[in-house]
Parts: sequence; C-alpha cells; structure tokens
Amino acid sequence: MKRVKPMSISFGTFSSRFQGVRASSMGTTTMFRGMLAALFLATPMTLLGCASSGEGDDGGGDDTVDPPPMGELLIDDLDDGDDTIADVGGRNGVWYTYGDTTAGASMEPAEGAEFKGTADGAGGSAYYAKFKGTGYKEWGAGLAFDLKIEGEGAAEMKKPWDASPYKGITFKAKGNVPIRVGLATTAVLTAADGGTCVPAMPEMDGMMCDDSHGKSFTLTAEWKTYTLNFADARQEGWGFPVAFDAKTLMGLQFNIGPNVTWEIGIDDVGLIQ
Ligand SMILES: [Ca+2]
Repeated sequence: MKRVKPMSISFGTFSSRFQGVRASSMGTTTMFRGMLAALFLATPMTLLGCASSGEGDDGGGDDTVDPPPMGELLIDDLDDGDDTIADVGGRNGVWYTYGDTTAGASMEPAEGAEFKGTADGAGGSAYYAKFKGTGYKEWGAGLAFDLKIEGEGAAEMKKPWDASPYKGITFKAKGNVPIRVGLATTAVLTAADGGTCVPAMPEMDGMMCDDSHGKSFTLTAEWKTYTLNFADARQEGWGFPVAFDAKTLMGLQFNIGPNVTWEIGIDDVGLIQ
C-alpha cells in the first residue's frame, strides 16, 4: 500500500482486473480508489490526447471502413451475435464486462450477464460489441474477452494463447471517451485469473498485479480502425514491472476510466502480421 502510482501514465485505468471465466469472479479490487480518483482528476485531457498519437494509431484519419480481419487473423467480428470469440486458431474465449463497486453505477451489458452483440456493426456488418455505462467513480469499467478456455463447468480454466507469431492487434472502434486497450498476459494476472503474478499483499486481492501492457486510444463518433503493436504496449507503471510476452497472451481489455458517461463500440478485432 506504499507504492506511488506515477503521473506519467497514459490512461489511468486500474480496471485491468481480469475477471474469471465468464465474469464469474466478482472479487473486485477496491483499493487505491482514492488515489486513482485523485489521479484522474489531475490528469489533463491533453495528456490523454497525446498518449494516443504516433505510428498510425487512432486510424490515421482514414474515414473508410476497412474489411474485417480474415482467416486466422480474425479474433472476433461479433457477427454471430453470441458472447464467444471466433472459433479460429484455438481461440474460444468469451466476452464479458466488469466495473468497480461504486453504488448506483450501471453499465450495459451488465457485469455477470451474458454478453450479446448489438445489431448494426462496423462496415454494415450484422453485430458489434456495444458497451455503455455511467456512475463508476473508483477505477472505472471494462469490456474484455479471454482468448482460450479449457475444460467446462467448475473445471474451466483460462489459458494463455501464443500470439508471438503476430505483430499486434487491430480493432475497429467508435465512442465518446478514450479507452485503454490492455493485453493481459500471465505475468500480470493472478492465479485466480490464470496467471502467475503473486500479489505483494495477498489480503489485498491482486495488489500490484493486473497492470497489463497496453495503450490508450482516442475514439470518435465514426468507426475507425486502430492498431496496437505489441512493441508499443506498455504497463501503466503501478504494478510489478514485467516484460511483455506475446507467448502468454490471455485476453484483451477495452477499459474505461472513472467519472465518465460512456458509450463505445468495438468490432472486427484481429491480429496483424
Ligand atoms: Ca461486426
């Protein structure tokens, strides 16, 4: 509880909570709420904007809608409307949402509810992942999916998926707030989430774990294609520092900061070579 979160981070979501399979793990971390609230109040929007520049991120101003990732590169285009990512390349995880414990806060899809795609996706496609909410004041909320699940029922386990043959990820997005896209790996996740991170203080539920590598993106009202190269993914800096290891990718997170009313859309998530 002595660590100091640096102010130079790009987007201060502590929401890198990677919940259990099908969002069954509700043990939300609530520490640092005051610290994080203060951080967000102190984080100027200009910083958020600057954090998303460079190397073709933010779509590069291209207004056209790119085709969805094809073949083995497709992680999910949502177009089957269900909560499972595309059954390609041994990937079979599910979409879910999570948020902090602020009383009165709400989001849709609700935490713990089965995720469903929303009609009218990017590029005229059938469905996309719509995520909206309001009232979260601690660290915010997130939309995420696991990449690989083995076993069923009580034996379900999240497993790493080897993304090292690829350069990064791509996705289409629109929305009214910045998001931080996190690449959760085993080194930052606790055992409860399929990882190897050991909390500094076990009674504090994940302290200094869950600081996923990632990057912030500023969205617009129109669908745009964004990319996140693995080489550009950074931890926010408040957790145990670890090297990014694409061999142990567990899932992707689309995180929303606190104190915003948001509505975002995600579609056509894939890998880039
Ligand atoms: Ca779609």
